[in-house]
Amino acid sequence: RPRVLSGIQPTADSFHLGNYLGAVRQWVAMQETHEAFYCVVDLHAITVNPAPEELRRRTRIAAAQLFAVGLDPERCTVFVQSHVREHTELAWMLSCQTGMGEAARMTQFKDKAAKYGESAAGVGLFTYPILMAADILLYQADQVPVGVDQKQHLELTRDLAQRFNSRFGQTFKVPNPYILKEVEKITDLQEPTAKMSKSSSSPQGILDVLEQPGPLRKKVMRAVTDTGTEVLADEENKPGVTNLLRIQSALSGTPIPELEARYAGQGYGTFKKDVAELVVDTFTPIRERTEKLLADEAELDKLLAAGAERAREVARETMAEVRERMGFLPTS
Ligand code: AQP
Repeated sequence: RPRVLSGIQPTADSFHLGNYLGAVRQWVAMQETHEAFYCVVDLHAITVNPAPEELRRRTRIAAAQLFAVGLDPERCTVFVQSHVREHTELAWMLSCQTGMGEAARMTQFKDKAAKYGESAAGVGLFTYPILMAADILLYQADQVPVGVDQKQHLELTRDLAQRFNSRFGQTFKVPNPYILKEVEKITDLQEPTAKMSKSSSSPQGILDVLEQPGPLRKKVMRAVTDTGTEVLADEENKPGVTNLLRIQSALSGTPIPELEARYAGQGYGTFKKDVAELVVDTFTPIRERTEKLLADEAELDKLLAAGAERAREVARETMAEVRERMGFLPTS
């Protein structure tokens, strides 16, 4: 079975629809076809300096949500990144293989640095993609299901794997991104050309998986569309409508042209109502399962400990080879 690895940051009190459609939903499908490793990347989350209580709470929420969407500990390995020390160890080794200019080209860093101010942005934010490369390469992943915002980081990961292999001998699989075109970038409901994002979207622009039906419906109904009335996919002129069509199509499995035909001549009202109901119907069972899982922290922590145990086995094997190849002396 090919291997798959992906991660999600515990940087909010819930995943949003973009995380769900762009990434996590594919994770669920891939646990059936791949040997799958999925992690809550808490070490990535500290690049924005959360309070300790917040990090603890969000890490558990993220993990509970992963189980709640359907990841099954019998079929895949779900773990917390910081529980497997090899991630930071390999990140250091890879950072010594990365050029400053190469790292400085990463657009996500540039965007975030612009947001926080160049001097306030920490070194961790700068080296974030190298830690991400370590996450992936440790598990010898063949595929990495992500949204399009992570494509550049995946390219860096591939470059680092190839560079390491040619310098020290074949060690790492060179991974491929797995990006589903139709859902690669779910956009902000209020700013339909910008990505829906945990940290940059306004509360009105984002649909959180753990949100109650009332606010979810309200936000979809108030989503920015345009002054026209036609429900048509047109990225350029109707980005808001196009985003909602993509969401409806992904959640219902109905192709966009069929949806366009269904709403012909009806205006936006019925269309938005249907999208809202689909979102509520998808999120409600996930929220209920997440709440149940969070009610028993000891059991949740036990599931994560078992996941870390399995992940560690693979990570240790890769690290032993990396150390050997780079010339580190063996430990006793
Ligand atoms: N809007 C999106 N559309 C499609 N996919 C998306 N992803 C994120 N936003 C969208 C994908 O979700 C996975 C997990 O994301 P992450 O936790 O690593 O954070 P991110 O990519 O940085 O997303 P956010 O929501 O903007 O988080 P913050 O604000 O914390 O940085 C990834 O596979 C991502 O591609």
